[in-house]
Amino acid sequence: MSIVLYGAGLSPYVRKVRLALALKGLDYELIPVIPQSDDKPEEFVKNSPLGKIPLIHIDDFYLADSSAILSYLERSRPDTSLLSDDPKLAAKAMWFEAYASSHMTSVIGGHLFAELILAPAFFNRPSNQEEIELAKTVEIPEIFDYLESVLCADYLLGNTLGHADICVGGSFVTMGHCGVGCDAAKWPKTSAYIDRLMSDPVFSPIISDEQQFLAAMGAS
Ligand SMILES: N[C@@H](CCC(=O)N[C@@H](CS)C(=O)NCC(=O)O)C(=O)O
Repeated sequence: MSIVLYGAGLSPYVRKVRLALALKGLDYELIPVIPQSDDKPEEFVKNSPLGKIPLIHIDDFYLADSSAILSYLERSRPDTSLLSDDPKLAAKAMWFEAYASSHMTSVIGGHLFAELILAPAFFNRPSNQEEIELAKTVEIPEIFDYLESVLCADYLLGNTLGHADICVGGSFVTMGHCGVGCDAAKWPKTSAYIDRLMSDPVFSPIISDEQQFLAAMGAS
């Protein structure tokens, strides 16, 4: 199976696909694509209908959208399943994916990371301090409150790292790039969960790659 992934590592959607590929033990080539750039590979422009990242090319098949890509990987590689056979647990994994890609990405990717790191380093404008403060003092603590109320094992849906964890954990990678942590005294289960994910051998090399990129851009 030849796999090429188009996208930028810092995108939470691209990160989700990289984590799924790594958990499934699938090698791939990452072709850097910044959606806003004028210099995108022709095959990306042709095959990503909305011009968004990620786009994946597997053998003769192009597919856009991280959720569609994870669904394809899951069905084509059921030997390394990231979803439970139990319909309720599989549906809950879909809920955590929706929660991460809508709410967590908006708070941690939009209000925190975009303002703290992207605005000065890439958008050439000052950070919006109000949004950063809102994320740090209200919105992220609310996310911790929610996760603390649902965590009852090592991972979100049991004792195996799966689909839900790569979706939710991806946002915590972004949070780590911003130097924001989770207070173990207030949220012991969530803090231990985040530490467990960030030190996981599937997460660690992806985090290091991203840290090196941010450092090279003078944005860390
Ligand atoms: N639903 C899509 C969202 C992908 C997405 O919004 N990617 C952003 C980068 S984080 C993008 O390509 N934005 C460029 C644009 O909206 O034109 C997915 O899950 O893959």
